[in-house]
Amino acid sequence: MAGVTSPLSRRRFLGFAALNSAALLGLNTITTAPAAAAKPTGDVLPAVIVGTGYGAAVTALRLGEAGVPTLMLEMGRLWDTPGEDGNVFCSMLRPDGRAMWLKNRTRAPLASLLWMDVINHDTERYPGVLDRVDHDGMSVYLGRGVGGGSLVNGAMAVVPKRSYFEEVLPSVDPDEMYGRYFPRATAALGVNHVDPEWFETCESYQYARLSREHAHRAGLTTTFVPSVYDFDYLRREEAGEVPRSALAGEVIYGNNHGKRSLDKTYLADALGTGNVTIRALHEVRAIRRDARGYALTVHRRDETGEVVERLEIATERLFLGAGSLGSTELLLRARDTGTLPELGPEIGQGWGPNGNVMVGRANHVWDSTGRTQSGMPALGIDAWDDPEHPVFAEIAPVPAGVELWLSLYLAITKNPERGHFSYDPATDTARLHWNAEQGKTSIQQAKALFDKINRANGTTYRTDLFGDTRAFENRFTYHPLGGLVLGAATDDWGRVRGYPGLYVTDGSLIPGSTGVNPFVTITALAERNVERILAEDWTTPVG
Ligand code: FAE
Repeated sequence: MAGVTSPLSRRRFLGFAALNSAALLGLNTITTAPAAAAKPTGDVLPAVIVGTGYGAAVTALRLGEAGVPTLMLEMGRLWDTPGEDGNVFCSMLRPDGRAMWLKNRTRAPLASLLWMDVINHDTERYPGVLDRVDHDGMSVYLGRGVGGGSLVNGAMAVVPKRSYFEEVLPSVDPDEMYGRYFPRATAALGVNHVDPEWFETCESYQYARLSREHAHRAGLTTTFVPSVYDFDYLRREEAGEVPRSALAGEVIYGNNHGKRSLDKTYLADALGTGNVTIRALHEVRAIRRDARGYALTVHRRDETGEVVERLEIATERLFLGAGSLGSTELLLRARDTGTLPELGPEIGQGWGPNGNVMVGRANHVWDSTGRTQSGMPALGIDAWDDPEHPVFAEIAPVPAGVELWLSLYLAITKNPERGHFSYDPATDTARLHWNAEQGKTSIQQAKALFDKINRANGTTYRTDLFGDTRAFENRFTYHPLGGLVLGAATDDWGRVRGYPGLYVTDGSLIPGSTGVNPFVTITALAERNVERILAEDWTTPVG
């Protein structure tokens, strides 16, 4: 096979082999060194990572490269085994149990069409790939499985504006980030760009070209958005040369082809180092200090989602990569149940939904968006520098397979409001405190932008999409950020204050907002932090 002789691609090849053989054999343990992975309990492991999303995957690769034997614990499934229909994931048009995490019905962000409940479907309860966690006033969408959010997201790989990054994370050296870590992250994630010539003529992005025309008519600027979906694969989908994925209504319940999710990049490379093991369907429930480091209580689920075993795993160093909600909940629970009592009041603070607002516009009958829409966005409206109403709006697809005369957007707005979490002993969960009042600024900003577009084009809002008659939906987010903020709950490199050997490595470090879709920022920040931690915290040589 071409390229497998270079060290990196040989490593990735080994990682793929481990993922494939675990899938084939129906194993939850994924490793290239089965003997080393055989004993998860009893011994004190050098390093454990909770989760397998962006921050976790970066950390695993760099620890693995440094020779540190590392165990990753992921509560979701390994998504590599085809179901009865021959596909690993189900599509948005025909969802089944694979769609959602332990629910009896899908909960898609668009709740209705023409006020009719035709989008969501009853399904069997199963450990599916997308979760929606409901809090008062805010629902949070999350990926569950080996690869975390990378399995379900829209693949938009955007580097934030430097001036805004400096505002959000003032303690981080921007020269280092923009000179070293953002380039490192985008290369390792396999970010690519749409061919502008193909974009102008393809069917897949007719909907985006129409929204661009409408935005330009209002004097607004649009910009191409880089992606981790393989645009060459998309071109071949449209040409009928390969099986369809982005063109077959596959996005939020996973993509069967074309997506460079983390199991194809960072995680495969991490496994290929020979030092990393992943255990899927293992949920970390509790963390306590012990003489040798940290002891974890872990619940193992079977393929139906039932908890079938309770394990204790001990580790010298513990990295939390369970995402904004997951990592924050683990530390809040630990503080408030007294297992890590020295954790401070910063735990659970500084949370935000990245100013997310979804909005739809009704097009004129002569303005067709096309029946074939790429599920992977490639264009955004960039009004972030507007001094009064800063917005970056992704031009979102509605891959329904029929013409709906609908232009959809996910707007990212600049909202300084922050929520916080508290621990609820009755349910043993972290509850988010966020209310409708806090979301108002986001709606005002989005409304200013889309009013302009509607005025310039003689169009109106769609009020049939969100279950009632609202035009702006800001009661859900795809982009939960914060809860364990860098420089507050942790030091400037993600070390949890008061607990040596305990680290945070995911979106919970970022205080509520990035101004663009966040996974590149999470990845680059994790690259920066783990480099420092490896250089300073391992006093004896590792490996
Ligand atoms: P994340 O990727 O959420 O990974 C956390 C992992 O930890 C998950 O696999 C969990 O199952 C696991 N976990 C949680 N708790 C536990 C526990 N107690 N024990 C064991 N495992 C646990 O974390 N971002 C973009 O930049 N571009 C996009 O186009 C985009 N589109 C999106 C579309 C959707 C539908 C969604 C849901 C998100 C989207 N995002 C997008 C957001 C992006 O996926 C998200 O910011 C990152 O995935 C967050 O990365 P983390 O490393 O923080």
